[in-house]
Amino acid sequence: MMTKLDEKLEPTLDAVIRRNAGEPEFHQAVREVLESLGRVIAKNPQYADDALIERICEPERQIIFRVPWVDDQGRVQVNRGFRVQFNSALGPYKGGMRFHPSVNIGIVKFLGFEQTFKNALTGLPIGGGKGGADFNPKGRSDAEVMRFCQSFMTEMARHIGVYTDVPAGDIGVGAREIGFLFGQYKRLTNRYEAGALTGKGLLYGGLRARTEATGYGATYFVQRMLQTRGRDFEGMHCVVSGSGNVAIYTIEKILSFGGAVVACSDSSGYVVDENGIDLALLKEIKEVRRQRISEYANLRGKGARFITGGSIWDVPCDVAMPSATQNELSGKDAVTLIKNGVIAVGEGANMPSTPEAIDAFQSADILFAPSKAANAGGVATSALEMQQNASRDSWSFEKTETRLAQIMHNIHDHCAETAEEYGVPGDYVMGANIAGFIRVAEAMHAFGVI
Ligand code: NDP
Ligand code: 2IT
Repeated sequence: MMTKLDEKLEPTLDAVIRRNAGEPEFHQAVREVLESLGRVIAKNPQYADDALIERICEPERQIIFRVPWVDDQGRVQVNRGFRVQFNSALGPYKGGMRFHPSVNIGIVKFLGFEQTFKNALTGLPIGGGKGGADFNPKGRSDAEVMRFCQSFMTEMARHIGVYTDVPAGDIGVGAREIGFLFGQYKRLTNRYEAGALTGKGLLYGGLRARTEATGYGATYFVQRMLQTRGRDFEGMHCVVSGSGNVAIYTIEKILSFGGAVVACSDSSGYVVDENGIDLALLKEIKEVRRQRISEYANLRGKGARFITGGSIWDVPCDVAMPSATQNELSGKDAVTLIKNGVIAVGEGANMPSTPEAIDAFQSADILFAPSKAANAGGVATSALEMQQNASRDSWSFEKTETRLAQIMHNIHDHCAETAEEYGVPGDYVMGANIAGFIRVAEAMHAFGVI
């Protein structure tokens, strides 16, 4: 391990592990942040006063609820819903909702913890939260998804609101689900409170470019990072894992910057396309037909292959952008990528690289953009959607994209400058963790012990 936990912080991590038993993703996320804080408390010991770091590791509120609904066969199904309201020092809780069978309290807690620092990095007034359910939307009809969303919101509505907590999408939650959720929220509250959810459709308060924002933002971040070494995306071969919202708009922006994307994936396997991914075909299969990625290879024909087993990271590339899920890129994958000549890695998904993978990239001096900085464009644009709704306005695509590009450049530069200031130039992991932490810590310090 390149970064080590300061011994003063060991009891804090031990307490988190003890108190949150059986939640390895949450432990992983906390450990990484705490490993960055030794240098901060050495320089600013006041941040360790009043159990401030312990308080930051403890969610303000955790809500778990039953979600009963009736399937198309008339059978009653029961899922479990979650909302972790992690930290409201900088603004109302803000963060997505994930619908996936793997969702549990530990996953939601890790995501809410990461979200707190990510949101701080945007410089916008948003706290951190996350939610979701262990509901599997795959193979469910629109009517089933609607009934699930209505039941989920029937409980969630009492916990959210424009000044309290503002959910959005994540894995398995896109425009269709946000539509059902917002419709039910409006009905339950008898208020057209558009700013209580983001990622809405454009006809009912949604913001142009929010759909694209996470992928575009991650690509802007990597572009800026490449420029520090006199490079850019022009002519680069890229691999983008996943084929959902983040992956699709990462691919779109890479192509507009002159790069080529040679592989993408879903949970069933990956496709390699020697001629470069055909974005229109990918969108048709994933956004319109909701089919598997293997269908891409079937329809694309010559030059495209569908591969199951193995790893998408076996495909040689200059830039890798993991954009599917947590811990999808192992230490072994990192070694393969390095051997194949990767020069930059940008995390579109949340915590997609294992700690071993991050160590391998950093030891090999590969440019590495951690998720809480690189994928912050989605939530930053959600905060812009809240601004648009508060002003009862309708913004143009260009206005939002210009703000998004500025925000991503600012986050990049702020992380790079912070890393420099704390004696670890080029370490964006430390830079992001320290810069995000300081903003949250300063606000919490101002409030006293709460
Ligand atoms: P989508 O549901 O649109 O797409 C998810 C993609 O990842 C799909 O291709 C999916 O494959 C794949 N995937 C999901 N879970 C797994 C798994 N356990 N193993 C392998 N592949 C998997 O979600 P998003 O694109 O919105 O989210 C992707 C990542 O980006 C997540 O980590 C999310 O937290 C993060 N993120 C999303 C933001 C947003 O604005 N949407 C903002 C910032 C981060 P399959 O269809 O087969 O399940
Ligand atoms: O992980 C994330 O930043 C998101 N899923 C987006 C959150 C949001 O509120 O837009």
